[in-house]
Amino acid sequence: MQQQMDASSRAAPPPVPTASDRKRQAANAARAMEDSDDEPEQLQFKVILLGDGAVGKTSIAMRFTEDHFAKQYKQTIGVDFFIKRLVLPGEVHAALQIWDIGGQTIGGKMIGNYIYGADAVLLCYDITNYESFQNLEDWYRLVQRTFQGVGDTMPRVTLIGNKTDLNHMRMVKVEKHNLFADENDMYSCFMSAKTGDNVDQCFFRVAADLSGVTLTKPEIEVASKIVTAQIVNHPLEDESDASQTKNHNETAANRSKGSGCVVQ
Ligand SMILES: Nc1nc2c(ncn2[C@@H]2O[C@H](COP(=O)(O)OP(=O)(O)O)[C@@H](O)[C@H]2O)c(=O)[nH]1
Ligand SMILES: [Mg+2]
Repeated sequence: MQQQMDASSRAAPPPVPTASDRKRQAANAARAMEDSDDEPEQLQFKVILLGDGAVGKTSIAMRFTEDHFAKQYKQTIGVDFFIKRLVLPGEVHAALQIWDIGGQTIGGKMIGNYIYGADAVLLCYDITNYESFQNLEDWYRLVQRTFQGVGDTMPRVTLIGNKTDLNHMRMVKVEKHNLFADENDMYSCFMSAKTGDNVDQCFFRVAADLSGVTLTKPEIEVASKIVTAQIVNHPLEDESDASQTKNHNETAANRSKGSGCVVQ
């Protein structure tokens, strides 16, 4: 199972490229591929899942990285990390470092540090819970404040309506969803972490966008293949946790399996 960490007991999060590093990374990767036959440089992006507790953030991360769904609700304490490697059209290798932040930490002191440096933000709500949609205004404002404060480029934001398998209990109209996304220049996406519907597609689109790869449907069907999924070995782990983390990594690596993505 994924590694859980208590936000309050940890120092700074691991260094990840900021939004402003993206262009340089993409240029370097392109140059590396042109200049040599070596393994292409891997782009790495920090992606954060934000939204109220119980909207399905952990389930989304687990569905995407491990193709697994747990019915029982287990509140995320602090932050969990997942990583997923993708090969995009044009043999562009990208790794998504996915940060799953407990919904209960919106007012917490650490939340700004977690959001800082994100290349993409996934604002998640539960389509059967109107309040979880309304509260995204606050989550979005928090993201804006974090990036305005440091004068860094805003991350690419995607609005995610989760639990589409419960469409018969929908409390948020599609029009409302679309309006919020349009008004704030967000990508928009509906998915079900439970069935897996549209999960890979959404992340794949985010990865392509961050990597500067333009997707066409046939290209994606042929070229998209997921290489590995593993839980990140956080460099700030203390010694006592290290052996446990190693076991986590090994288990996750054993569990990981390739799967294809198709964009609709
Ligand atoms: N029906 C349905 N339930 C879901 C879906 N995604 C998550 N859940 C359930 O919603 C609850 C909260 O999920 P969780 O991933 O822990 O939410 P988080 O607090 O946002 O991380 C759990 O009981 C999940 O099994 C979904 O797509 N469909
Ligand atoms: Mg969670």
